Amino acid sequence: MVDKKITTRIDSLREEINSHNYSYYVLDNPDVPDSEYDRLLNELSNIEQQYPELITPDSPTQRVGATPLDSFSEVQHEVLMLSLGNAFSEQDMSDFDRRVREAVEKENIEYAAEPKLDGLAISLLYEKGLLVRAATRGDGRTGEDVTLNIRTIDAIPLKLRGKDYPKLIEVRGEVVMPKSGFDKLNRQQLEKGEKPFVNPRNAAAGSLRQLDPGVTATRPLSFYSYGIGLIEGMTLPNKHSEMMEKLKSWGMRINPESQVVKGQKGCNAYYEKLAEKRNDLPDEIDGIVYKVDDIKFQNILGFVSRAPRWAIARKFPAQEEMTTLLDIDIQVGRTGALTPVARLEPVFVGGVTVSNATLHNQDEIDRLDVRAGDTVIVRRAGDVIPQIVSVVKSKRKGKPRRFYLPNTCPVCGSETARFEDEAVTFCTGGLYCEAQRKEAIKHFASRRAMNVDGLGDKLVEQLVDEGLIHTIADLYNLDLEQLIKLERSGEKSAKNLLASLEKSKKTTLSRFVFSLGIHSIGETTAQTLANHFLSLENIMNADEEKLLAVPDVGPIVAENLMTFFKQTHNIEVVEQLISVGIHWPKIVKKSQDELPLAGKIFVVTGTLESMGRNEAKAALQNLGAKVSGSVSKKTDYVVVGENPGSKATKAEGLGISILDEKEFIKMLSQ
Ligand code: I6G
Repeated sequence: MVDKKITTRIDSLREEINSHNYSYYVLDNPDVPDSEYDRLLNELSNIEQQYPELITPDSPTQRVGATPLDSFSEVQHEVLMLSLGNAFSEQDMSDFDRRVREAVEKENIEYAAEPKLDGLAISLLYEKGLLVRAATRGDGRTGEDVTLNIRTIDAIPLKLRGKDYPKLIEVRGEVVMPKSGFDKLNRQQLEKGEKPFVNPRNAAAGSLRQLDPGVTATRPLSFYSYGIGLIEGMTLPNKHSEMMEKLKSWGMRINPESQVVKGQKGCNAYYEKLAEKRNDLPDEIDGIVYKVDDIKFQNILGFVSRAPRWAIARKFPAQEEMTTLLDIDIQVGRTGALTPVARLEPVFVGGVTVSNATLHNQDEIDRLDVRAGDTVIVRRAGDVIPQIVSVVKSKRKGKPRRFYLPNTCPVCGSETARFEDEAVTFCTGGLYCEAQRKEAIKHFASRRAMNVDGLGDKLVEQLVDEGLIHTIADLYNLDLEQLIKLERSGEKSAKNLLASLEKSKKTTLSRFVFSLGIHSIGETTAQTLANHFLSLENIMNADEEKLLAVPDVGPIVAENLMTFFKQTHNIEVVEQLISVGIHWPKIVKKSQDELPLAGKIFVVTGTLESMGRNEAKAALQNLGAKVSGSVSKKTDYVVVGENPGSKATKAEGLGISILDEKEFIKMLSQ
């Protein structure tokens, strides 16, 4: 005989776990942290392992555990699982409402409205409150028995709550995969090198079709009930909405957006509200279902062919459509990134006509295996830019060639590059590439680069658009007459600009290297390079070995520098800049102790807004300082960024000078 204490503890654990599940799924109001829930489940599982004779099929530990099936058996639906009629417009809705009003001879009908989830219809049979069978809809008459898989879904109770449930009830509803779970599952699929799912509906369907419930258990599935089929041992309430409240009290999850609305006006307002919310909802929905709320009226209306006349699904405009991919073009962005763009046979999707969709990068093209001429599925959800979801391989004609981003930039012909572990392919043309020209010039003239006063972004755009400058070197060939002719440019400001261009010719080697806008060469790296190599020629001619010998220069910086200085047009621009008179003082290698911060010990703590920790470290080392990881009496300065740790407090206690970011930058520039 098992001790009474054990059975009491088992009962109380099961009740407590079920109650937490109810709060979490049905009330949408978790009442304990996950860790506490896991602890209770663990305790129950441990006791059940010691007393296997006390395990019952409705125990919360018994969701997974069945051995894989060979196939699914068939289930006959005693009450047919019907489909719904569709409405695609306000006119269709108005026709539906008129038919209802005429049939029941009443105005201002009350409708139970709820989102139409994009999932799989499921029937759940509860006998004496216990889940005994779960089946797919199938053709409405015959479905498949998916009980073992359905049992793994935490949102579906294995046992109904309370006492007033009928002796037999078939709950119907939709199994869905929430958008967040879908995204996570697809990331995992990609990490495992497996094919991602096309959409949450397919992922949910695929997960329920697993013969091994152990696999289904790993999938983030959820469930909402929307009605009933068979029922015995209870008189139905008068309203559909009251029945839904009953289901909720028995532990069935119902959609929190459900609402009773009045008349066609109420239906339209509900539709507009949900259409606006659609993209922010946790689950994919493809429309709204309206049901006449009064069961007496439902009985009057009855059925037509295989759909109830008392319900309708008002569909949102489709977010996915099929079309032909005519070609793949390449756009070069202002940062030099090459983006493949799908040119499409125009298609109406998500409420607009779409003729382009981004393909992001080479990885995405490889993942989709998309080729010119393919039939593709395009998705446009809300204001998000249209995406290609998948290729309909069965419709591919012949053997179109795979698409690869080119080795040279389609705009300027410079080499393109892509680094290991990075998705973006970019043009190395920088200053020379027309697509990047405006940005390159703005960067060149900026305060921390060549500091050309009076050359604002608008003026740069104007100069390029008017064809007055093609490269940064052309800036130094501008004359007064050209500038005055420009719209909104007075003589005084033109003169000022020419003077500031002249002034900018006197610079430093590090500013000059930074101003060239080479990928990944920030101010500090430019400074490090100048200090290390002492001359522009040395930097331009450095090979990989020499570059990698510089502190703070890694393989990416080295490759970017070499690629940049390998291109003839970049060398030409540099030569032109030197020939118009840009110059800098010769750098004389100073011994370590002649540097301005020689002998000083710094600690950097917290997050700096303008540079990373490594960059700050390199900048200090360039000036001869030592950078330490911990504060001691020997520390001279502590640089404090956002959210500093205990180091700042310790420094204060020791009376060490503290620099905020502004003071630190000032010190570096001095
Ligand atoms: O397929 C359906 C989805 C949602 C439904 C449904 C529903 O209610 C929210 N309701 C009924 C009555 C039927 N199909 C037949």
